[in-house]
Amino acid sequence: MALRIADPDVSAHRNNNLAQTDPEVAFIIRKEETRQEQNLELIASENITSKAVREAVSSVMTDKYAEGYPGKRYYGGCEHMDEVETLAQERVKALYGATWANVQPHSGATANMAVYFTFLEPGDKLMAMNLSHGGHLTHGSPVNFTGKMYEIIPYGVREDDERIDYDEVDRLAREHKPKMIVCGATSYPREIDYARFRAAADSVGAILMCDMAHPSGLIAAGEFPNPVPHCHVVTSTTHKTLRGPRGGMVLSQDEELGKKIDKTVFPGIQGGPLMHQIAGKAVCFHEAAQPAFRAYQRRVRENADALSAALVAEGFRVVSGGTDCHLVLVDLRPFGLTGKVAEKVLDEVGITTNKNTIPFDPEKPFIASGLRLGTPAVTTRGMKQGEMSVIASLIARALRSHEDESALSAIRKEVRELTEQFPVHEI
Ligand code: DSN
Repeated sequence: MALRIADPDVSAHRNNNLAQTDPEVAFIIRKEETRQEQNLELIASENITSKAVREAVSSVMTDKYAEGYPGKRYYGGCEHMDEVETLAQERVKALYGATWANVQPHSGATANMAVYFTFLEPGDKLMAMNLSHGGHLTHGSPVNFTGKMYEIIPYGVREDDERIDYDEVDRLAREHKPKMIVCGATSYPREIDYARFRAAADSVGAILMCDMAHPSGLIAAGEFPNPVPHCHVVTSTTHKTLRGPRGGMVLSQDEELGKKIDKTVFPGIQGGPLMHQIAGKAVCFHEAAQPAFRAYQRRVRENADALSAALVAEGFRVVSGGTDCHLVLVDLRPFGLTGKVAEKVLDEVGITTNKNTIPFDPEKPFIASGLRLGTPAVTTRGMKQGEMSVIASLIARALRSHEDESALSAIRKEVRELTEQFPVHEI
């Protein structure tokens, strides 16, 4: 691989415990630090946590078993676990206007599983967004437990404007009478009309769940509509736009529903909560309540808007004509490339993205006609609209010269020069 990142220097870390105890793992982590420093991270679901969050997740909180909930544990010595979990619950409720929160799910997938297992029986009808139109694996993929356990009723976007077809949502709800409707997506760049979904759910007595994992940081900052007042239950991860540690959570304004979900999370599907991650979530919720976080999320959105406009100027087609959030879905067909090829070429020049299907994609998901790009991580590094134009130009040049090794080397150098101006480890 001609364009590989040079091996990092671990000598700066030789005094830390990890480097002394296990130099092999220390070296791998150092290489990952270097990759993050030198590359442009445009994966829409990734971000860069603060040192405060990372200190919490690497703390002694990882040592403790705390099965149960604050005040009702199955182990002694949980007084500080109770304190930190209660703090996380109170902070996240205040952030989103919820009256109940469960911060124990290990991931977004288990948060969704907890809600499904609470309200659905195998064979029940679950209506959710078509995966190739932006829905998530846990919204009914045939290879996921949801697709195997439930009868999935997929809804999608209109072909002409690539926005959710709410008339179809109403029609499918009336026709199939699902027990649950899921709104929220992983690669849908537009606002979601939660009130319209709630009306469809109410018309057939369905539970409405929103999976807000992608825009949850924007929502906390008031930069994207909040689903909590409209939905029976809302799930999220904590590590995407929200910029916290890897993990999940569930929120509601209905405490009775919440109590049922608590029982599904523990003892239903999880054992001991990851208390170090919960400590990190508490820190993340504190950070998300600060004015600086609101300013950050505004820049995330402005940057996505600028990136989208600059990509269009470079000749790309952007799905739905733009974005309302942190992500841009690019149709590569005008460039005659698949997502699979584009992702690989961009990886070679140090631009990290993921291939993604676009609505009505003629390609299979592993090939895909699109690329999903997001601005959370580059915005955390301090990049602004000017840098988004530079990034769009680097992407376009790399894809146009994807068979020209020397052109790609030159672009790799430019990516390195750009990233050097925005150090990750100053954060
Ligand atoms: N895999 C995540 C994403 O990239 O959107 C969703 O879980």
